Amino acid sequence: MARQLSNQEIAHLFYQIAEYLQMQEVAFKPRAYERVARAVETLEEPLGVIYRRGGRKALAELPGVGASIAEKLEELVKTGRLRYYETLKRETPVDIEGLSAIEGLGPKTIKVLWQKLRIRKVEELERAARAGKLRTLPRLSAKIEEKILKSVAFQKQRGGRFLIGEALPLARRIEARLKELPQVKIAVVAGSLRRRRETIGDGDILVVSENPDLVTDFFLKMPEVVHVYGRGKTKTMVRLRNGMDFDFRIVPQESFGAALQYFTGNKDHNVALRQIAIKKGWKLNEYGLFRKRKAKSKKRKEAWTKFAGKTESEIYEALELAFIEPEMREMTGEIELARRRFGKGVALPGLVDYEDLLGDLQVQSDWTDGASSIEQLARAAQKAGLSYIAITDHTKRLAMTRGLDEKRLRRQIAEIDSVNRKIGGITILKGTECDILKDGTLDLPDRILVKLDVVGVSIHSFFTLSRAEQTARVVRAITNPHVDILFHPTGRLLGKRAAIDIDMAEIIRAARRTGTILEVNASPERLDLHDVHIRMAVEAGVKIAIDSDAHAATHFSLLEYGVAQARRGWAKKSDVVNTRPVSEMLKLLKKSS
Ligand code: DGT
Ligand code: CA
Ligand code: CA
Ligand code: ZN
Repeated sequence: MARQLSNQEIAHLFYQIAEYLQMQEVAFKPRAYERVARAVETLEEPLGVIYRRGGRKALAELPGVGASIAEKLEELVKTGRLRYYETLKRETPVDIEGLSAIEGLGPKTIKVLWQKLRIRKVEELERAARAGKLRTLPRLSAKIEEKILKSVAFQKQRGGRFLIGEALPLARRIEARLKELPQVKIAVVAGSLRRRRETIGDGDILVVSENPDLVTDFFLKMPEVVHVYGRGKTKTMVRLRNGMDFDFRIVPQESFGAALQYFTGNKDHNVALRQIAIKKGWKLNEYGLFRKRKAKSKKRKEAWTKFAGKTESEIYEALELAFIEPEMREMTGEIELARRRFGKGVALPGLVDYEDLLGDLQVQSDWTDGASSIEQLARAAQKAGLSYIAITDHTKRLAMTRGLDEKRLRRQIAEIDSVNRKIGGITILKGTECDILKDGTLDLPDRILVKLDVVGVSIHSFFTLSRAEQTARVVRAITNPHVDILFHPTGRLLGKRAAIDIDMAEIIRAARRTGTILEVNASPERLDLHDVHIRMAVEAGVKIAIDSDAHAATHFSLLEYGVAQARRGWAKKSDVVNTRPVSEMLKLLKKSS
């Protein structure tokens, strides 16, 4: 039987096809493949399951999928291969994913690099750029050569970490599979995954089982495992097919809490806990919390007894600390706050919860570069438990997305009215992701902005302005009385593009002064605002909005990463505007106040 590809792998393949087609300068088709890739990567079920249940027809019902793509998906699910892709790959055998992850390198340039210099992969690109061989080629210049070297260096410094959007679903699949084994009592994700860091070095999974050998065998036989670094009685380390390493530990039931605490980290947080234990004359490790026992016989002086370790909370409790949520365990002041028993200090904030969001204020439809219609988005959002969404398509300056001008936006407003009449149970708000121009003015005139419920603004150009210019530009934009939210405030793309140089303290002051909301964009490659900035904003009393930035009806599941990021920034439910019902949320926007 063919190996079952994961949704992630199928999406990767489709992204590559889109790049190949762009290389060949085919019109429209690349976008179609990209849209499908976007939709597939966030499906809740494996494509294979959907296919087995509903056949090719079920595939054709996915967002953006037409007859010809449904056929290709079917081939992939049935055979684990796609001849169409293999042909494209044969014609231009380059590492298209690796190369196109370099900022400044588009498919057409990659084609030139292949044709003129036979460059297949990033290392060859770097060598050629170092030797100054790129600048003379068509589509390239000394400036682009320099930009390429910068981006290569940026990627190296990232050091092979994985986005949480890829790592967490993978870890959860493994966790779920382990839980199905009757021999497994507990299987749980630990490490940076449990703390929901933006990027993950390696995965850590803890298992409680009475039959460690059998569970280890099962783990090693998983289809994703491509290399085994070591197998021990309690610890096994492997590499998976996507290049990610996983540590897998089997721990005794009675030490589970101590092990979970220890392997969740982070390291500095653990060291601090251990020091608290030592001060009390105790010992804390991954097996439990121990205190010295009065030696009964003179021979056995050093006798330790365990008095906590079955659960995590009993460890925090014994150390006279309030329970600290994993997302806060980064040694940035959480321990001081948790010393509740001493009655000093403030209590830990009650963090916004994963169930708290009622709406989503940044959603792109097929009017621009999204894969789904407004109606599909609304129905999917409703299914995801939301009671309102704002449609916020791009504006005209982003020509490649077919950004809306005033005229098309007016038509979209009418369309939203009609969809709202058609479907109940969810409110579709009218919005925009209006481009901030170089000087801080906006891509649409005020007379159309006043017609909208939610005005978001964001930067998609001139990323390299000086700090002073960039800050003034954004301050000017959010000072516009119609602007409600600053979308993805720093513009970074994780592992690909650095944040713009901006004075965030100044932006936060301006947001507070003007009543502007700052976005926590949940898209795993953005996660923007960053956690430190969320904390600054929240402390300053600035409200945040957690948005999916959905580009397909399947993307509302991404909101989870935004909530995680907000929790890492210590945000409470009351700090997040879209935890409120729509009428209350609207009152927090500028024009109603
Ligand atoms: P990563 O994998 O780089 O994204 O980050 P983590 O936090 O998952 O780090 P990892 O996988 O090296 O270790 C998992 C946890 O194990 C870590 O968060 C804390 C704990 N740990 C690892 N090494 C040490 C250590 O030397 N001392 C203490 N106290 N804890 C450690
Ligand atoms: Ca780890
Ligand atoms: Ca590890
Ligand atoms: Zn977009």
